[in-house]
Amino acid sequence: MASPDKSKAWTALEAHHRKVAGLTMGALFADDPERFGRFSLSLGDMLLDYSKNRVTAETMDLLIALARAADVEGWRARMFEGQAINTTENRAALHVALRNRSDAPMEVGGDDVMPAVQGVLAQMRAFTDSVRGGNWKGHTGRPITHVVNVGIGGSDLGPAMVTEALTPYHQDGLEVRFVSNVDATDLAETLKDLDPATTLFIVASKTFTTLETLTNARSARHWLTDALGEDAVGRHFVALSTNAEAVRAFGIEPDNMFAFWDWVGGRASLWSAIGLPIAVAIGMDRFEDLLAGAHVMDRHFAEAPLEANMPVVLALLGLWYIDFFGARAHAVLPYDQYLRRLPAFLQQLDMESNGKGVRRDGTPVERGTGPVVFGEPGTNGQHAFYQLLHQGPRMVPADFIAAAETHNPMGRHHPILVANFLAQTEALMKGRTAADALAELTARGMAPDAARELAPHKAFPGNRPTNSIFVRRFDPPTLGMLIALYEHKVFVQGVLWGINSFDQWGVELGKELAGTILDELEDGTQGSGHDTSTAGLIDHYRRLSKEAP
Ligand code: G6Q
Repeated sequence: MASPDKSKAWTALEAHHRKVAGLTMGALFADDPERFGRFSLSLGDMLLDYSKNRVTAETMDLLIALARAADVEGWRARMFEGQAINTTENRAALHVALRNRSDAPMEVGGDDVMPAVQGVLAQMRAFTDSVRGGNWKGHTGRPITHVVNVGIGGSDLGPAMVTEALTPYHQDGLEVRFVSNVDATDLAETLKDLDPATTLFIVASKTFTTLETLTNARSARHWLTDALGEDAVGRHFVALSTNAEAVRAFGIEPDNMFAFWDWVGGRASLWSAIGLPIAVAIGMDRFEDLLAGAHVMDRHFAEAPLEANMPVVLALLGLWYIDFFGARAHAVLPYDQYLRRLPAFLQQLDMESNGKGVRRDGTPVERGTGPVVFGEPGTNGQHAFYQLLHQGPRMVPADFIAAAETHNPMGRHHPILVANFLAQTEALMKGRTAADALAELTARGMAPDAARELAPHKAFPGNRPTNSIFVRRFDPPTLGMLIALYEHKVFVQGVLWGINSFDQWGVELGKELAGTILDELEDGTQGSGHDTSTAGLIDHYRRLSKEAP
């Protein structure tokens, strides 16, 4: 396949970019009263308004032509068909099967995976009903009050983000916590007010070889057995994994293991057994509502024409700014406190999937790929980094996300929150010229010289693109839709850039490197081959840690 940036569609976009780069969104809105309707899409109650982007109808046509030239439709079909689209690991990426709520079979390598998927869902239902109903008794016969998920990366971020996002649906008297960092502080702080007799651990690891997770799981096991003895492990530990042998070797019985499969990528695994902590927190019916919402987005992605396809449109807009305007970052700004961890989750989804410099065929990419993703919930971000969004010299495209209904109605809080969302997107689009700033300062009575000096600092370039995603309320199905929207957006961008979004060799490298140095730190030997910086830091650590009390 030819490099996407060598295609005719790309060349046409380059020429078009030269033509439209100077257009302002303000003028585009003024020229077209139908712009909002023309550049927005909806699915159920979810509205995606992308009219505040630096695009014309022609831009969108050309971007859609690029998607066609890159064979987005073909890759989409191959994904849903369970083909091994993760070529460097020779695996399918069939997370859509985990939330397939239709009766249609879904196959990997000619085998329908749906019976196995349904089987694990049934096992999850029996377990969560039992824990939530107080029938799963700990070793001393008491019901479980706290569940601690031990995992990292894809085995932590998704479940942790969703569990927090759905806090209003939690069961009273049953708390779910997450430990991920190998820094013992994480485990120590999580366990310090817990009673081993009423605590259940979920060890979540696809491979069951991840050093951080196994280190935390072993320490959690000690914490438990020190208090209750070895026999307690069976009632206080369950595992989520693809590696039954390693789970058994850890001391967890096969009955207490929830399986998933190699065609489930870590960062898309919250829909699988890895979602067990979510299901414990909100109940299995609501977990299935989450799956159902994702399935609605999957059908939309599979069936809607490219120009009316939310993930495709978001993907194309992202590429437009990265490759044609030189944007390097992308902000995700949920105006919802419960979605606090959404930016961290999307950071992994996007940066681990598309933070790649080599195309599927092994040749280097010549353009930008995945952006640096960051964000904070509104309005906190406004009082921190929005300065750069408004006045930094580089454009940072942003997604604003909000719900019309709050889970916590209280005075004027919600309208104030939403007003901030709308005001920010409008201000980013409109900006303010130095002349307007000067007029305003003068009107306020400032001396002309002082006003002239201050005016450039109070000017805003504007023309900064934003997408607005508005929903009715963040309930399980809506959250499922939102996450699936971003999963497919990231996949489409990978296709457009010609990269494999489903491997993560950069993460694997970290797993290898730490092991070697750990031996040196612990046994005091000095490995050869270190640069002087690394060797010097190893020495410094050893000296200071010897002096530690
Ligand atoms: C996700 C990545 C990575 C992975 C973790 C944990 O897509 O592969 O974040 O999820 O490294 O791996 P295990 O689940 O195997 O412990």
